Amino acid sequence: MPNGRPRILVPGKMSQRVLDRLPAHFELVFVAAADPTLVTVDLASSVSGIAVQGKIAAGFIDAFPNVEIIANFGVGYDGVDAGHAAKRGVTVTNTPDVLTEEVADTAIGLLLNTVRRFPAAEQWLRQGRWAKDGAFALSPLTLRGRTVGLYGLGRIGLAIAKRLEAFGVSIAYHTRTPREGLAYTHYPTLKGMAEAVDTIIVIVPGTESTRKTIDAEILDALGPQGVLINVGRGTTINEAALADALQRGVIAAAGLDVFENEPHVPEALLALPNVSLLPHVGSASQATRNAMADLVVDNLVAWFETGAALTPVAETPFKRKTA
Ligand code: NAP
Ligand code: 8YV
Repeated sequence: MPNGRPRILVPGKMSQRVLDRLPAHFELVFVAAADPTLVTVDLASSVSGIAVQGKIAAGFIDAFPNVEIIANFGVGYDGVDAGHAAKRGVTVTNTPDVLTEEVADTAIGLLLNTVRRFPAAEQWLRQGRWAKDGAFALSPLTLRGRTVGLYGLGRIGLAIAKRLEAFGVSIAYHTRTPREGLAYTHYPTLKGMAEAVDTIIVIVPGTESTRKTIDAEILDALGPQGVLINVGRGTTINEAALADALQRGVIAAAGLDVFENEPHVPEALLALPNVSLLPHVGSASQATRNAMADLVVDNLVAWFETGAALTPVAETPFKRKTA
C-alpha cells in the first residue's frame, strides 16, 4: 500500500467514469491486459484491489499475493474466476440492480425487433424502397397470442416478465428453484418449458450449469413458430445448432444481444434474415453505465473504508481482515 493509499490495478479497458473517480481514493496502476506475464515484482506485491471490465483467470489472481478484492463492472461475473477467488479469500463484487430495468427494456425491444422485423422495415424506408417498391412486407410473426418462457427469473427476468404482462402474452419460466408468490407457470426442466411455449427469453448467468443448454433438442422442442431471444450470455446457446435451426425452419426467428466469442459474431448468423442482432447493448445507456461505474468504485471504497463490500457475489461473502 504505497503512500498509505490502497493500490488498485486496472487491467485492460475500463469505463472512463471508474478511471475518473478512483484516484480520489486510491493509487491507480495499469497493465495492458489481465496477463500474469505483464506483472512486475513491485506490482505483484503492492496491489490490494483490481477493477475489471473483462476476464480475470485464476493465474492472474495468483499473481497478486496481497489482493483483497476484485470489483467487476457488470452484474454477470462469468469473466472472473470467482470460485478461485473464494479459495484465495479474495472478495469479488458485481453490479446488480442498477442495470435491471435497462436490460429488461432491451429484452423487450429485441423481442419486438425480432418478431415484427422493425430494423429491416427501417432499412426499407432509409433505402428509399417505400417510395420505389411500395409497402414493407407484412411480418410473418406476431407477439399476439404468444406464450413466453423466461429461462431465468432473477432480477432481470422478473423485470422482463412484469413488462410482458402489459403485452397480454402468457408467461412461464424455468429456473432450478421456483419463485414463491408468482402466477407464472414454473417448469422444472428447460425441455418441458420449450415444449410448452413458442418464445424463449434467455436471462440466466453464463455458468457451467447453463453452458450450451440451448441446443438442437431444445430448439426442436420450441418448434417452427418458435422465437429465441438471448440477453444473458452467448455461452448459453450452441450457436452452430441455432444457425442450423434458423436455416432449416426448425424455429422461426432469433434475437441476440450476446455471443459466445464477442465481439465476433458467427458468419452463419450474420447471413440469416430471420435474426435480429445487437452488439451487447443490454445495459448500454450513459445513465445506466454511470450507475454501474459508481457501484464498482463504491464497492472498492466501502471495502477499504468500512471492511465490507456493498455487493459481493455469492461465492465470496467475506469481510475485510484488518492486520
Ligand atoms: P440473477 O438475479 O442472479 O438471476 C439469475 C436467474 O437465473 C435466477 O432466476 C436463477 O434461478 C436462474 N438460473 C441460474 N442458473 C440456472 C440454471 N442452471 N438453470 C435454470 N435457471 C438458472 O441475475 P440477473 O441480475 O437477473 O442477471 C442475469 C444475467 O444476465 C447476468 O448474469 C448476465 O450474464 C446477464 N446480463 C446481460 C446483460 C446484457 O447486456 N445483455 C446485462 C446484464 C446482465 P435458480 O438459481 O433458481 O436456478
Ligand atoms: C455490460 C453485462 O455490458 O452486466 C452485465 O452482465 O453484460 C453488461 O451490463 C458488461 O458487463 C460490460 O462489460
